[in-house]
Amino acid sequence: MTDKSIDGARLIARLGELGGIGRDGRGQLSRLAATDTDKLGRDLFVSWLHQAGLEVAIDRIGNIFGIWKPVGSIDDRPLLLGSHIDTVINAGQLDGCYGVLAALEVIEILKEDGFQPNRPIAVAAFTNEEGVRFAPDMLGSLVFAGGFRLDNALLIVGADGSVLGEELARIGYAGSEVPGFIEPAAYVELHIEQGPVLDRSGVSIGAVENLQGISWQRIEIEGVANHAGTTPMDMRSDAGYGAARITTYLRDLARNCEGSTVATVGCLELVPNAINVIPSRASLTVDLRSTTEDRLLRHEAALGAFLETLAEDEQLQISVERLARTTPVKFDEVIVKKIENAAEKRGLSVRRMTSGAGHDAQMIASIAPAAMIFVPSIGGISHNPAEQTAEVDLIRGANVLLDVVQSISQRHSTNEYPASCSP
Ligand code: HGY
Ligand code: MN
Ligand code: MN
Repeated sequence: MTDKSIDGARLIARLGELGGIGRDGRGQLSRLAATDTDKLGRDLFVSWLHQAGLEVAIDRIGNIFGIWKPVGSIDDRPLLLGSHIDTVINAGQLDGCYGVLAALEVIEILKEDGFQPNRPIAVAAFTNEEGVRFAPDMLGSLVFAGGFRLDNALLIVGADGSVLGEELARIGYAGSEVPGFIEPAAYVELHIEQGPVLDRSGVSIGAVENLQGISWQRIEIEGVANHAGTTPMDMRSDAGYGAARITTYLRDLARNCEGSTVATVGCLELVPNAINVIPSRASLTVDLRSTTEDRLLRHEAALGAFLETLAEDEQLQISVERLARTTPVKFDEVIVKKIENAAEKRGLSVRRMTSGAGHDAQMIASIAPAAMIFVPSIGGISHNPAEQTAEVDLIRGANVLLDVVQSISQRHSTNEYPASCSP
């Protein structure tokens, strides 16, 4: 095993360079999936893959892969690393990009150091992890893992009315490889925590052992537009009031679950959105997450019952569209243990934890042993331009990834790796 560390300056510089792509006149960063800014970020990442001497492959859902194929591999199933480089609106520059660029850094350092892995090592940048423009989120890794039909995914219509397949073709990332063209032997994703747990506890590394379930829905409410001044309160079918009731209901539901559930109404549109007109329509999204499947199912059922009563009481028509649904995921114990060992060997504090955010790892976990490494987010802030992680923590996380990668892919090791990954 090399006792090398990653080239921290190169990683930090690349994070800054990629983070500079997709900023608008106000300096806000948005690289939504398959947009022109996403293309620019993709082009830069691909240029770095070529510079590193990796084989570049793009699949038909636009997932980008940089593959290192050393001679004498025990088999052609790669150890897969990666994350995503698409962002939310007005984003920070670390979410996803950190995991992708740290993975590339690890491969470059190992190549430079003459390390000979027992199998190919690949880095992936998955399409549309955020799901802000096209739902569901984690779409590229979901299609890659066989959880969503490619032809249906390419026909998904975005929030802006665009069609994913057309957009991928337009930006030049409708690749030729069939999703799943490589079968990962294992998957490790490095990511910022995006929450407060590590920052509050002063721990440097998170060995992520599971990830909560996610339920995304869009709710459409039909009421009756009427005059704000002349319509008595008991004669109103107020879609705006319905949306407000749903928002407060979800908040109360989540707050009564001792931290095991979170609920968010992130998008809300009122029609006609005029100060003196009772809204005739409201469209809102619900993001509901919980650590256990039965609790998530119970919350979804409770919300459904609440909507029925609300519709009757307020003379509203309420319809629900499911946008995304994932069950909680348990990660691979062998890899989680390797993450803990790697952190401890470097003298870093480490703790096991659950991921509150969704990640590509939860999709890849359905086809290969997978786990995640977290580093602290200052103030627990993410999906916000104030998203930040201390450089020392970014480098620590990448070094832990370096050590885990070597541990999994070193030759002639007494690898206790599970059978699925042995030659
Ligand atoms: O929504 C999520 O948890 C992820 O950021 N896509
Ligand atoms: Mn992410
Ligand atoms: Mn995100």
